[in-house]
Amino acid sequence: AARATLEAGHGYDPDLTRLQLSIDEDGALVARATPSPDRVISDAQNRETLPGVQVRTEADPPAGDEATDEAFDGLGATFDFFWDAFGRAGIDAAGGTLAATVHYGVDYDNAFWNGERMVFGDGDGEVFTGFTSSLSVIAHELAHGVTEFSGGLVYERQSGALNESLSDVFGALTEQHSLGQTADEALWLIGAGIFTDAVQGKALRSLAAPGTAYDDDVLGRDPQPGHMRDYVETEADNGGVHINSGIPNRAFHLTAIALGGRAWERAGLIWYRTLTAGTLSPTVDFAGFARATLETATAEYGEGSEEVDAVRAGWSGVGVME
Ligand code: ASN
Ligand code: ZN
Repeated sequence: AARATLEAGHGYDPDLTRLQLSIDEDGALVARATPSPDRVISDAQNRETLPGVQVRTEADPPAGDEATDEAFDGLGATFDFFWDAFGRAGIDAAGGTLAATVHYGVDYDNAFWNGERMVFGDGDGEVFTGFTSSLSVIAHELAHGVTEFSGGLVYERQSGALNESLSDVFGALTEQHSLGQTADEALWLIGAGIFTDAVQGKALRSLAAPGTAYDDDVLGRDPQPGHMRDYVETEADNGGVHINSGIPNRAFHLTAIALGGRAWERAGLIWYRTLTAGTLSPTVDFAGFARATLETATAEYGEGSEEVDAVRAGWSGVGVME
């Protein structure tokens, strides 16, 4: 079997390395070493005890259980996205284990990152279907791990809303990457298909149009603002981390649409480099994060570049910058 040697410095297990062969424009054979994920899926068997019973690793064939196999495939697609887009090998950037638990609780209507693993409920079947059915949800949870590994953003108020927003941004980008979509082709939704047919709604959140993802008798209306003038002051939800995230989400969408093409290549790279530069304060607010993205764009693309203009226009479009 072929074994690829990776550039020094990546630090992941060579046994988990794939050699990808492709033909370039000139018809030449190109070999590329690509790391593989190390996924471990466990089953909580409808209890709320973690990690649960291990049901699938890289060595195993599909489990035949829908949630298990969806989680396994979704983590694989998310791993491939972070590698292709940013050269990052997984949550710890060193190819470490991606741990997930499925069938958490009974009719559990959520998914979360607990600091160590991603955890997915089955949904109650009335409002929500299973949380592994959406790649953007799986990637959202994995991205919480990336954020934590990058120094973290305190999970309350504006830094918490930025933490949430970064998970939505990378969640949406993972889905776009797996579908080969450009910014203008994409729907920019988180959790499309996660509601049952009984719910009036298309997804959990919309990055393009925060506040429009659902409007339902039981769930109410999507509470997300898309501009600072509508910022929600609340003690609920850690100071509205899943609500006010609509503002930075829309700033990213505006930036990505202005640049066009594949959103992860420029807009996504700027947001990713800003998160992982190691210079963000864990309590950074929207304005501080916005300035940091502008600095990243300037460092990457130069003063007066199209990218710098697009980033500034994105943040000013949501009232965070002049
Ligand atoms: N689905 C939510 C999230 O990942 C769960 C939570 O708020 N803990 O943000
Ligand atoms: Zn989240």
